[in-house]
Amino acid sequence: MAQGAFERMDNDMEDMSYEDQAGGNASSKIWNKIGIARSNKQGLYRLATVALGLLCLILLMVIISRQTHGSPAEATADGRFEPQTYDNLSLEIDQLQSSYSDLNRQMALLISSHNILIEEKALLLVRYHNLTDQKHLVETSLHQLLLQKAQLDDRYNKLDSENRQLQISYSNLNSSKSELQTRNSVLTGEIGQLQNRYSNLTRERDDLLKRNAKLDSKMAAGWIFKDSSLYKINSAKKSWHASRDSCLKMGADLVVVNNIDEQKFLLQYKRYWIGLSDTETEGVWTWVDGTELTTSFWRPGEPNNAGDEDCAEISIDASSPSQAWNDVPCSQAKLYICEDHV
Ligand SMILES: [Ca+2]
Ligand SMILES: [Ca+2]
Ligand SMILES: [Ca+2]
Repeated sequence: MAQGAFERMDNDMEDMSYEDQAGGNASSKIWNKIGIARSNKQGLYRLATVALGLLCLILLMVIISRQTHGSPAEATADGRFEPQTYDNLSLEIDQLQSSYSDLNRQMALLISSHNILIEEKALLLVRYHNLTDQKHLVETSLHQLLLQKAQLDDRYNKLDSENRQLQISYSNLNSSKSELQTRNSVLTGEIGQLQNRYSNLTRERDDLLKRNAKLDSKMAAGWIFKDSSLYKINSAKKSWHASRDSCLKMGADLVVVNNIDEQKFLLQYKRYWIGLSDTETEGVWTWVDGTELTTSFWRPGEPNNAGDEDCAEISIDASSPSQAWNDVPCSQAKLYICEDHV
């Protein structure tokens, strides 16, 4: 019975060792547990060996004692055993029974320890398999994480490259923006100048259109255009003041002779009123536009104010542009020349 139990225990331990080897990389904790089991197994072997040795020694002593002192079970001639021999046999039997009982108890302890070890082994195997499954899961997760990391690294490198390109593009765009802002400022200044020039040209155009319209209208009414002035040579005779009123009604005034060239043109219109008088202060001749006389073209001896002469005409006796004017009474009826400007 004891030998069979030892054989089963030994087989179980060998199975455990074989499965552990087939399992490859078992955890260190599992191997530690198995090491404890091996240590317990070796202790039980030693204990059983000592017990068997003691038993053999006792049996050997019994055999030697019988050969030396004769068979204790042999009866005397009258069929009775010697009391001393009987007592020795009883003592030996008791010792053998006691040793046998001890061996049985030790065997029971060994079997109990063996069962405990088997249970612990089963638990360790379950834990080993769980740990193996967890290891596979962790390895799978690690592999997936490594793949994700490789993908993220690749994505990061692409983004980093794109970022550098964007930074270069941004720098170029910033430079272009500065150039465009400078150009925009220059263009804005040029636009302002062009707008001012356009406004001036628009005003000049409108003014020219007005002057052109006025010129067309006056020339259609018989006015003569010369050197930016329009002249109306009137055929009706009127006093100097009536003549001026007539010119004012036409948006003009009596002619003002500004220079010798104008006088040369007007020399052909003799006995016509011009816009010159000294009605306000005798001897102080002023033009109808309010300016004082500075350049004069009087005939010799004129103005003589003979008979309260306060208004000027182009004399019938005008011989040259520089000697053309005469003062006469303003009430006389004469032809008159109106002047307008375009
Ligand atoms: Ca004039
Ligand atoms: Ca006068
Ligand atoms: Ca005179």
